[in-house]
Amino acid sequence: MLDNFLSSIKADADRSLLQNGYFHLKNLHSDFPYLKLLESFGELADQYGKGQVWEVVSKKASAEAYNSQSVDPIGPHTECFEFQDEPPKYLALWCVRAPSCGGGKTLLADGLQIVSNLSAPSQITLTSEKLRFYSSAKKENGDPALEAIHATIEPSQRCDGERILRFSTKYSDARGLPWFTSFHEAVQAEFSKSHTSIEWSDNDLLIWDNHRMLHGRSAFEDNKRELKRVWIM
Ligand SMILES: O=C(O)CCC(=O)C(=O)O
Ligand SMILES: [Fe+2]
Repeated sequence: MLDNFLSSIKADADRSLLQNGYFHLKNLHSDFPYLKLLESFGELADQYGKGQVWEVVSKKASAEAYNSQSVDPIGPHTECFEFQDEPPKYLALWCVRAPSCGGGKTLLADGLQIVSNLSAPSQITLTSEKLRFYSSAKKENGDPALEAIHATIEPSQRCDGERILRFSTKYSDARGLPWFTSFHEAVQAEFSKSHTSIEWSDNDLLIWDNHRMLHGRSAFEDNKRELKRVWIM
């Protein structure tokens, strides 16, 4: 059960998620019960066999395997596009240490909105043409690298009447096909134009609808930047 304080935050978050696809809460206390609030949105999922809370920090050794753990820019994507199963409904990040270099912003744009502005034939293609999505990540240590075949837009099995967008700037096939190339160009252009930049302060919380929104990140130099991430089913 949530107390009154958390219940009112949850109600604000629900409204903002529906309206804008994300919710950004600033200036929380360092001992804010992040997990208690986030569990009220759904079940927290394990991330790559390493538990429910993932460290988004730059780690030289794993920069290749896990893009989030680098200082590199990350192009627009939805989380877990390469999973066979339904991707998490929500993603949440909270900021343990904000970067002091002016970079390292998390970028968000409404992917399903971008798609809805495409031509009707393009939208049909996105629901019918299957793509191979892949990455170097593994579900658990020792498993093969993840990959799955999906249409870019599929109906959700878990959330009635909802559609799921899957998108990866780097890790999906069919590059040669003209529809795929122009779709990717359109999304990148629109993402660059219309994204919201989240500038982090310590103890900020960000949660977004991963079935709807695209997220990315700008590059950064301050390698003390530290966020925590959860996947909510
Ligand atoms: O570092 C960020 O701002 C987000 C990185 C990312 O794509 C993720 O954690 O899923
Ligand atoms: Fe991501």
